[in-house]
Amino acid sequence: MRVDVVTIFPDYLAPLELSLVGKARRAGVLDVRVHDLREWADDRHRTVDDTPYGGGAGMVMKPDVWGEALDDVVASGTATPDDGAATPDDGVATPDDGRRPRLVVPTPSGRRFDQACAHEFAAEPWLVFACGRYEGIDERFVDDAANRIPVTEVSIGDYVLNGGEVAALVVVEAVARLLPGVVGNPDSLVEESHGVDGLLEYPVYTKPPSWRGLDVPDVLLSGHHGKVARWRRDEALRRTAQRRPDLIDRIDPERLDAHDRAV
Ligand code: 6GU
Repeated sequence: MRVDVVTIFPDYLAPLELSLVGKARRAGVLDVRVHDLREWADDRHRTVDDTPYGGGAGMVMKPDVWGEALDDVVASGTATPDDGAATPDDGVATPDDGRRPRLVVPTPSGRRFDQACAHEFAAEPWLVFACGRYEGIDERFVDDAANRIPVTEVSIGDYVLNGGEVAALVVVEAVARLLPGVVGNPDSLVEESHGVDGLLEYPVYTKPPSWRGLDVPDVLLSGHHGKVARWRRDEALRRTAQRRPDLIDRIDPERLDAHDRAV
């Protein structure tokens, strides 16, 4: 998968070098390119924002600068090896050549980003993130982009961040770990919170069996796989009902057995 991030703070995306996402990049599963939006500004001061029409506080990011940036990023992956156009960057054809990306715009007014959305994004060959700052990007940028490519505006939760960069980090990490070969053991993608059952994860324990007067639940030491599985499901259900009743309402009734309903 290819990921482009356009931002006025490229350094904010430095964590993409680290950990699992960094490993995916080095393994060649993920091709991440971070761009400084100001490279597309056309004045001496490299201006990317202006005052809002209609008045009000703050500044709005200019559609022309964003439009040029997106055009160039899209074009960098659209060249094919034999069409006579310059091949992007290193001149090496990449799997996304000839394809068009999905534009992802992080914004508190977007669709809520969740695990289902992460799976949808993970099925795309190429994502371009447009990270806005200030009061947002002129609406015409997204309207214009949507005439050519699919666009999703996403919010990572009901709170306000200063810009889309941290949200882009969140989305890239959630998506990258779903790519084949990134997470070592694919089983760990199934049993975790927001996995197939839509439940929060059960509590986990390791050695020692007793610590500061707190004991590991006996059933986990019993070696009885059936009882362990039942206990874990009960704990997941209890925890979800307590902390996230909204998730309980969304469980498919077909997936609940009589014992579940008693919990
Ligand atoms: Cl995606 N962007 C900003 N600026 N704030 C947010 C957000 C995104 N999601 C929640 N708050």
